[in-house]
Amino acid sequence: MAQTPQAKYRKDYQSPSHTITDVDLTFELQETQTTVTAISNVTQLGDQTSLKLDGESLTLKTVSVNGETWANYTETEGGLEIHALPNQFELTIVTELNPAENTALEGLYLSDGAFCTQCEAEGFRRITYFLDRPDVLAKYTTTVIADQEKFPSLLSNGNRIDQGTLKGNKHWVKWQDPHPKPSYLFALVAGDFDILRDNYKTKSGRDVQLEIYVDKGNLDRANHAMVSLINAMKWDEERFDLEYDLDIYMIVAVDFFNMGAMENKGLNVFNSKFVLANEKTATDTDYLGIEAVIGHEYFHNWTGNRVTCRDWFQLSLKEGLTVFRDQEFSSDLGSRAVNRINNVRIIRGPQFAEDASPMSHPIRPEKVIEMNNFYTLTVYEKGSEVIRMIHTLLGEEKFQKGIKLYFERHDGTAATCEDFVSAMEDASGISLKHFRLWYSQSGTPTVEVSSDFDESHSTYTLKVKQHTAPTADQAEKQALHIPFAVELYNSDGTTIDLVSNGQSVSNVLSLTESEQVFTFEGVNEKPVPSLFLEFSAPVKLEYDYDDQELSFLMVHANNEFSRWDAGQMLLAKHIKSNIERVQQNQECIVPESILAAFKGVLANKELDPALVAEMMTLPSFNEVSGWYDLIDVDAIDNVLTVFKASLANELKSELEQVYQRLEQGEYSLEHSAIGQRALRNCCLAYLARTESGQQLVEQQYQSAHNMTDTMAAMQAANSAQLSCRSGLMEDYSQKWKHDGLVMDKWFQLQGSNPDAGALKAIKETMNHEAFSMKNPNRVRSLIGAFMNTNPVNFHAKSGEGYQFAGEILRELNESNPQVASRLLDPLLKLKKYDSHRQALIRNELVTLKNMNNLAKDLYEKVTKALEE
Ligand code: B3K
Ligand code: ZN
Repeated sequence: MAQTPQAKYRKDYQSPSHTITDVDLTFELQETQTTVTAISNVTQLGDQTSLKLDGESLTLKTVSVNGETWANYTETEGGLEIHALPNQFELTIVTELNPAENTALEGLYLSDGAFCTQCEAEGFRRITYFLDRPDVLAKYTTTVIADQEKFPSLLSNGNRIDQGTLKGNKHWVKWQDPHPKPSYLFALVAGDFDILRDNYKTKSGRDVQLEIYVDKGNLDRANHAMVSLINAMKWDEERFDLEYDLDIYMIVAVDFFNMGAMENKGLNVFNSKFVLANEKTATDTDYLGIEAVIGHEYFHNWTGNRVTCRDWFQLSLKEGLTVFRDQEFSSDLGSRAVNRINNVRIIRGPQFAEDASPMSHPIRPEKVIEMNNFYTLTVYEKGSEVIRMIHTLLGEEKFQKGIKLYFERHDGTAATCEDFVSAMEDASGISLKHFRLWYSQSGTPTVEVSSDFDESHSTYTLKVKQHTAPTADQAEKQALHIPFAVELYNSDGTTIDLVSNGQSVSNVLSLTESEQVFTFEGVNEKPVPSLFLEFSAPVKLEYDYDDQELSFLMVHANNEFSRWDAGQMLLAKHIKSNIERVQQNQECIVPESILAAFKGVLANKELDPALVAEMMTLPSFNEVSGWYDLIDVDAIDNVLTVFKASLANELKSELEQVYQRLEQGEYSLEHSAIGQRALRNCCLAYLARTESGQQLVEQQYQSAHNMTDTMAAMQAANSAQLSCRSGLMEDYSQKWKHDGLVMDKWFQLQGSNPDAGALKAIKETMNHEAFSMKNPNRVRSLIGAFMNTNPVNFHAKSGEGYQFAGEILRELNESNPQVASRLLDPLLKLKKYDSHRQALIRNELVTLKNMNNLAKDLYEKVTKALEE
């Protein structure tokens, strides 16, 4: 590596030396040589007369100040330093870029021939030299010039204010964004698209044009995105009293994109995965994902764009809050319980794992080398849990008052997490003094609960201890303020009102100390407690339930989430004990209590099928891994496989009945229809492991008239390793080989193929005509699936899985470090494997570390993993 990358610390924040109030940008677009002219109005804020601008991979052409050529500047490693400047001036900088060579997909690049940009977090500095930091807010005017035939659509932020043609078949469009914004929200797109148009009238009467730009020929896949956008606009008005603030809202779908989507002001750029869908090409999960991401980016218009972040350490200010908002949107539109279950699965699985890894960090990180490495599950998902806890502590009404005050105070500015918490506190009158620790403390708390029923005094006591284990980034931990929502059940299924010291108390208890005791009066029989209702805090619960209590809660808990959670605890208990058995060379046995409980769930026609599907779904390999300090790959895999097969064979007739009963005609996106398909396909996944499985799976594949059912059949064949698998895979590939996005589902199945020879097949798959190492979606589908969802092959003792990952990472280090860095994550957890595997992984990490052009994205993670 040329120079050791330097870390930045949150505590070192300094306000900018200058600010830029207005920017006028002109882009002369050409694939290999684009010229950018940036004219900025700059004002000095302190006493520094030198201006340090950020810049990367740029060719500088000219610098002028107030119209005069300015020679007094130095080009530095990370930018440009201009000296001896007046207090206030107009700065003109001309740079040149090569979008065609930009495979990192940051800054201005080409996606399938269309120009597009990605500037968050620090990509604008690859477009021009600038104060590329979120606390410099400017008004942008952007002129885009390009060939008229190749690029009929020329887009940027704000409103289209002028346009014209030029000689040489060129045309131009001028855009003006009236809202001051940080550079990371800048966007430009130029291409030849089909456009889906609609409009929306806001509640105060503003007419908004809605436009979705998709690749030619994809118009029939854009409807759901449009419906989702309109739903999001309406929902934000109703639930948060927030309206859209421009006359046009554009979404562009591109195939080459590093993440899901980007909330650029008025011009969202989306990974086509989160826009394009019709019933033939997309599954129900895809549809729901589109709704969530369209909502998420739209909601950023207020939480992120109108109020942005002072510095990148505050990222959770916009991301945690916006994830909370998109989760609420999906829950209000669909099933709250199913949404909550899926969000909790992410926290308990990959987020807990991240918090236990060398990359552990608080939701507001303290130290960063490469900002792109901190768009994490911790900042996003745990960040959202922190907002949700505030919501739980305040209640909806006070929470909304807090939101209102937050916008009154900070609209149009760059704020901090502290600003948000203060607004919540001031508006509600509820102290969050202790609660703030969630922003600075990393790691997952464990809450250990024990109970005692005193019959003679009719009291019931919960003793609670909380403890957070040290993490890689932080040795000392303190007790947190944890909202602990509980319910106590009588044997007839009714709940007991909580009374303490003669007073009725809220069912949300506040844990604030490392040990606390709560005693409730008037309890006449030993109750069954339901703890951390709706997962009221992102913690690990330890309570010694017996099977009967859990089976009771699965049936009697008021809340659907609690029922599911009880089922998960019952499974966890027996998965753990069987892992121990297997480790002692004993047989894995699924106990009667589980079979009976799940039989009951399947037979219960009162339950929402979507919930039954969730209840029937075992924790994933990765979630189970998270329960252990040392992961026994084979034992976990073995136990999960036996559980699936035993449930399938023991519940065969119930599964078949449900499968037959839920057969559907027309495809509909009604939530009830989605739930029925989910349950039916869950049954299919089990039935695939029975004698009649093969026939059923083939039949479903042949008769399926939507992608959800097609994929369910293929998934079932893949994970149960049916002999029909290869035939189905071949058929699908023949049908879809021209369409990368649809092929991603196929690549995922190749990547997660549990067959012992899978790695060889995966390597061959890389030659498939639809595969490209340059496309992040393809890489994540095939190689990401291999590294994250194919434990037995990836962790093969031979080390070939790790070697393959190493080769891929070395290649991506050069072409696309952001994608490489994401892909690297499973290797960071080397400490969780036996010494043999650890040594093999370490080898790959050391090879990476020794590369002389290692990107800082990878450098940051690899060094942390090797230091630990
Ligand atoms: N804000 C973007 C993510 C940018 C990631 C930069 N590496 C999308 C989102 O969270 O809405
Ligand atoms: Zn976001």
